[in-house]
Amino acid sequence: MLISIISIFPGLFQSVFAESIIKRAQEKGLLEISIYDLRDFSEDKHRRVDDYPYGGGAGMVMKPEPFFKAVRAVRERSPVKGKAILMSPQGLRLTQDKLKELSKEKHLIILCGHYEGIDERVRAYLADEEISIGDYILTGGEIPAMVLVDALARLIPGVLSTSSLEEESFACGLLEYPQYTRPQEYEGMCVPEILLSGDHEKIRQWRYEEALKRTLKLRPDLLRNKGLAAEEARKPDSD
Ligand code: 9D3
Repeated sequence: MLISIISIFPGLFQSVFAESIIKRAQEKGLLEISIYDLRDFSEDKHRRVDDYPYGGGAGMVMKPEPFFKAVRAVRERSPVKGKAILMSPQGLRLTQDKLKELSKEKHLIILCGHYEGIDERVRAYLADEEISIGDYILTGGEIPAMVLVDALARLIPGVLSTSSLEEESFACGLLEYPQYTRPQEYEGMCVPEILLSGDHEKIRQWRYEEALKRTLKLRPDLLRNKGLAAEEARKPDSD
């Protein structure tokens, strides 16, 4: 997968993409990330990418031309037409389902905004999708872009080991079961006996029940939206 990122702070991405799983995905040739400086596509000599809002009001608005020129340049350089994704607080909330869908794309072009906002024509005529990472206000789209890339990278086939993917399908939308490592007792706090029993079927069952209990307590919304559809249907008088 090719991911092109367009931002006025290209330097922000260097350390995040140079470590750990994203680094390995790139080294294995499974993921290629290119960062572009939006200012390189500015049309004026001061490399300005924002201007005063039509109709007046406080603050600045990001100009359309640098975004259009940048996306055009990125697409000319790529054999496949990239899907342009605008990171924006107004976008649809990013979910694991959306990530699965996006992970099938060959080329994504991520646009990061800033300031008070972006000229509406970028949203209307350039972006194929608009994505938010949640209902809180950040200073820009760079951290959301990193979130998107990080979450996508681990879905690319070959990036994660098959065992971690198996674990995930076992969990099927539940929170994680409790995990322990040595020592068996630490300052009076003990590892549950069952994990020391060697009975793998019992352990598997225990983990599933713990994950279910924890999800019911902390995130009952996950049970309603996901795996328990069948369970709900089974009840004679649901809702
Ligand atoms: C003036 C109204 N603001 C919208 C609520 C404007 C605005 C605030 C913050 C415009 C951009 C930003 C910067 N944030 C992002 O670009 C952003 C974001 C976010 O703030 N929260 C969650 N997801 C995202 S994706 C991009």
